[in-house]
Amino acid sequence: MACNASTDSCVELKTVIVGDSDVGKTSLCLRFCHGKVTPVNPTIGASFLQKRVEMQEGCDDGPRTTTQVVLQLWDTAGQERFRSMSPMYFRNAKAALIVFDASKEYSVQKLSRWRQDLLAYADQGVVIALVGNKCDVRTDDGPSLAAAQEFAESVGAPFYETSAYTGVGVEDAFMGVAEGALRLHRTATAEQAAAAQAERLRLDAERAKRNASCC
Ligand SMILES: Nc1nc2c(ncn2[C@@H]2O[C@H](COP(=O)(O)OP(=O)(O)OP(=O)(O)O)[C@@H](O)[C@H]2O)c(=O)[nH]1
Ligand SMILES: [Mg+2]
Repeated sequence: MACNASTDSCVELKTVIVGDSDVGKTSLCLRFCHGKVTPVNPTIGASFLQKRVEMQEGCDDGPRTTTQVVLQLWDTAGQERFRSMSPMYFRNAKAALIVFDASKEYSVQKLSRWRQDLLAYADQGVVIALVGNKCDVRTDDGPSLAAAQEFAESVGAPFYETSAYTGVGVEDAFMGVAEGALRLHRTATAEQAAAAQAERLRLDAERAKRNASCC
């Protein structure tokens, strides 16, 4: 399912799904990729899934193009004993979902710790979203999501409520980070092209100067 080398409008985006054990990371990936959830065991290390999606690029009043995006999903293990393996899976990730269980008491400090690890080891400028999963079993007297939402807002991360069981919010969360990451990918590519062009012009000017002074 990797991008075809002859198609220049295909982009691969590495996306990592992180968070404590049992919050539903694997179930979210299964819902997004296969449209259904099956019983799963705790993840060992990480598992890998891919999904090809189409995204529209361009501005509303200008021409729009369709880009094929291959989302390479690394569903990591939440158990503490696998934590030391995180840097290996985070490397070069362009997008990330930090998942927590919205039906139980959660710790903003832990969410912040996942974010710090992503900032340390993922791609510079990784697009991170916060995901409160299991909203199907949230009750009115359950924990408030205000603290998680405030944290997300304070660090400029989008916040999604999801249920891997019902599918609510799942597409929005994965496609939301993918869209953000694609935009950054385009900006970085344009900046690289501009830098390369500036370097070519500088070398041309130097060559012209040398030629002029040697005759
Ligand atoms: N009610 C409800 N249960 C869920 C949901 N998503 C996952 N679960 C259940 O929560 C448990 C843990 O789900 P997993 O997907 O294995 O969680 P995980 O985050 O991948 O766990 P690790 O692999 O150990 O890190 C399983 O019993 C799932 O069926 C959800 O949206 N709603
Ligand atoms: Mg898992």
